[in-house]
Amino acid sequence: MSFFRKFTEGLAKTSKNLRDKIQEIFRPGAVTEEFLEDLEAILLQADVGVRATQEICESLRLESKKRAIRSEDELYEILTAKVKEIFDAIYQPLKVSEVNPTVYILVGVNGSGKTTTIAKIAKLWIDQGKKVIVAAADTFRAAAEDQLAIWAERVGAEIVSHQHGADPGAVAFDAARAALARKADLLLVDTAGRLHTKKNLMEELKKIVRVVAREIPGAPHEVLLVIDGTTGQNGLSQARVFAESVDVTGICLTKLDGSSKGGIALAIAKELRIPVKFVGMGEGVDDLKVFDPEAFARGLFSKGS
Ligand SMILES: Nc1nc2c(ncn2[C@@H]2O[C@H](COP(=O)(O)OP(=O)(O)OP(=O)(O)O)[C@@H](O)[C@H]2O)c(=O)[nH]1
Ligand SMILES: [Mg+2]
Repeated sequence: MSFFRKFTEGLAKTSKNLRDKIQEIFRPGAVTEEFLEDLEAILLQADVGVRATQEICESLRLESKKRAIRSEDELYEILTAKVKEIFDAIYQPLKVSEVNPTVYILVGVNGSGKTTTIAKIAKLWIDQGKKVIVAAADTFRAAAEDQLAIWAERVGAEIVSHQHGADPGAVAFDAARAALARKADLLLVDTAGRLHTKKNLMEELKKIVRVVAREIPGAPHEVLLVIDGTTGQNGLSQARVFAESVDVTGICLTKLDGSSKGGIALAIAKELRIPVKFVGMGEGVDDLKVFDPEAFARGLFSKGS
């Protein structure tokens, strides 16, 4: 499947939602104030957020003064270009260390998709012939190690784990040592889901980051906050609190396939100013893509397949 096609499919619910509504209000040649107001409401409903919505509508207003927008396709072209521009403004490619191992720590609230996303990232690397170790630093939830072990076996990653209830910092320590000793290309650290409001759990997270940083120079190369794309504005407030405790370098936006509100990626870009690095668009192990501004922008307004 082509790269763009995956985004088109993964964002199908959102693009259908947007296109169905826009079709109802669009009249060729007439980007009126009324149209812009309606468009604003449509974008806000798709979780695009106030700032990005205003920026998109303003640029459309300016563009329509320069030329008539004769068809819906022309309108989508303009919207796609603007959305891409918003993503481009804060885009940062995924950080990969020149010296092995590269280390990513995944954090986020319960059920956001951390463990599954770890398996998917591992698969992306392993498919390129790389060696991946996963660390089961979620020692909090009873079946967490087992769940990660099953995924690790399925995708061909090695796993470092301790017993249930062990110190997650100690798991991170062992995993960092193992990654160095076994010359892994990538170390992925799974962490327990936590309410972002629980102070002690946030301290635990800081410790995991510290341990990894001490053992491996330059690590962690990414601290990825996993946000369930269906949780809307709540996802944004989670992100703010996490970012106060740890230096979140990127977002993994999951479950976009189940959401008609994929516009949340724009709210994240505009309001959090943290780049999205991965997007999850399905439960399968291949349903994760490295974020791409153009592919995402096109997917948001594409006709579907
Ligand atoms: N449809 C869909 N489901 C997803 C996606 N990513 C994760 N899920 C599902 O979300 C559920 C929770 O995923 P986990 O990976 O266990 O989430 P977690 O953050 O590790 O959860 P805790 O360890 O309990 O905090 C699972 O049923 C996954 O299959 C996605 O991109 N699309
Ligand atoms: Mg988990």
